[in-house]
Amino acid sequence: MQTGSQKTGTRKPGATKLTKLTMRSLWSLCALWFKSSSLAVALIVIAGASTVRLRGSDPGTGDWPMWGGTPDRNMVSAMKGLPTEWDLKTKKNIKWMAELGSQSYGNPVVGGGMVFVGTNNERMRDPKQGGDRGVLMAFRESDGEFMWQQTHEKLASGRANDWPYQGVASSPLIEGTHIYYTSNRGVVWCLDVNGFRDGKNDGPVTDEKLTGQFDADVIWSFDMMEEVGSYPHNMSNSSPVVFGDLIYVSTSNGQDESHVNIPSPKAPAIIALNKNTGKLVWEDNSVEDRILHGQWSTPSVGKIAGVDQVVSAQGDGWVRGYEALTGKKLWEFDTNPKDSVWPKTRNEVIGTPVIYEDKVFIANGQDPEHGEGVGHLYAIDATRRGDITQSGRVWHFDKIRRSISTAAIADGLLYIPDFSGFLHCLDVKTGQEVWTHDMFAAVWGSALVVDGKVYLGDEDGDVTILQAGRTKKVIAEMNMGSAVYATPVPAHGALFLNNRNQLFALAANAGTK
Ligand SMILES: [Ca+2]
Ligand SMILES: [Ca+2]
Repeated sequence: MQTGSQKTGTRKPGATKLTKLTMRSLWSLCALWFKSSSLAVALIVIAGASTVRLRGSDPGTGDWPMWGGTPDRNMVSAMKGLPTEWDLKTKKNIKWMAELGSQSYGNPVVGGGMVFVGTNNERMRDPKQGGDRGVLMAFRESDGEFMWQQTHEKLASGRANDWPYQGVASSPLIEGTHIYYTSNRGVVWCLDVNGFRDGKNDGPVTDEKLTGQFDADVIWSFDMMEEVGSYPHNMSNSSPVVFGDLIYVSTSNGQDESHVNIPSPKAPAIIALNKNTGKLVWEDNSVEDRILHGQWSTPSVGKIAGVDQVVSAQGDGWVRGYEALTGKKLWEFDTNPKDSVWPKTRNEVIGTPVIYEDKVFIANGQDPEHGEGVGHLYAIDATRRGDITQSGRVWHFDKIRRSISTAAIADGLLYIPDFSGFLHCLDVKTGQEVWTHDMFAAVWGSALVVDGKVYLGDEDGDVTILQAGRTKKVIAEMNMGSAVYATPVPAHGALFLNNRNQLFALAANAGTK
């Protein structure tokens, strides 16, 4: 275990070797809870005599079926017994490891006995599908065996829409036997979790060219570039979220490579698709031609003061709330000071909104390629209507740096890292800072709060585990061998985490002692 002071940071603006952004899930990534207070009570009871009442966002099934675990995206789990130490060399607490491509910006999700993660094609598993591609890989949860994959050739338009070697950056959504995600080509896919291994080609799509046991069984697909005219800037990354029969995806519509033109100002920022048919149900383009850069935030869903809302952070730096079923816009909030100037002080939003107790928590920031800078974190009263930039501002925290991370909220505290490498712990009611921890490296992912601990990875490949609560205490730090852009997720007593090129299942009492 190394201490933070021994690490060398990579936090100089523009100094990152990272190719391009992403927002993985990181974008992705986050939390939710508040589905039903009775469930919360049950989870607290299950938590038993613990002195820390951890209200988990996960529904208690043991799966982690989407970015954030639940539609409110609050990255908090009531799970117990996860490992707090592991060692890649001795294999201590390493249940299994699977090889991914060379860059993996998708965050793992777990459901149906499978683990799914987005990556690129540098770990080619089928010579018939060679070259640079985005890849969704499926592994068996119990032992990490590779089950099947879907690959996507890069768009002919190149880096303008589909940056080389970035792969699939969406974190999938698993519901029952279906999995939903966005490919590097801006296509929303619905696949059969079990592929062709169930002996059936499930429809409506049944004309797949590849139908072997390692190939994907397509249910439907929706091409956002063809169907709604989106022009994704550099990459498509949205992680779908579900409400009833609808799934919601942001389009990544943005500028072209000139960083001046918006080729498709009439394309929506967010769309709702019928999850059974893939048909477009509603779309919204409140952003119009005011996109600062791209649109890489991913939407959240929650019941706010009795109204089911989908909340979406968009390319003009505003966050918007919609009636989930109809797409009727309910409110909008500007995350930038009026006197800010893009790209120096005005930011886009890449992190995911977290919905918690009728409020929305969101930080702004910029594409990692833009380096460090000032950021803003807000608590927004989402029961208000109209332009709520003033009326809905519960609190504003301006000591955060640019952030592409998503908040985790538990026991009255909010945890969120920034791209400069600081993990902030705030009082969720007041927005007052409780403590800050310096990771000494850029942070792309988000914090997971589970079993009284906070887990966070960084660009140096370190995963730091801190004690949750008002007193800062570092419990452990482990290095994963390459940059960790993802967020650890819990499922069935194991922790799933990918670095740039490998997927790990970590579990107490696994591997060599
Ligand atoms: Ca099938
Ligand atoms: Ca099929």
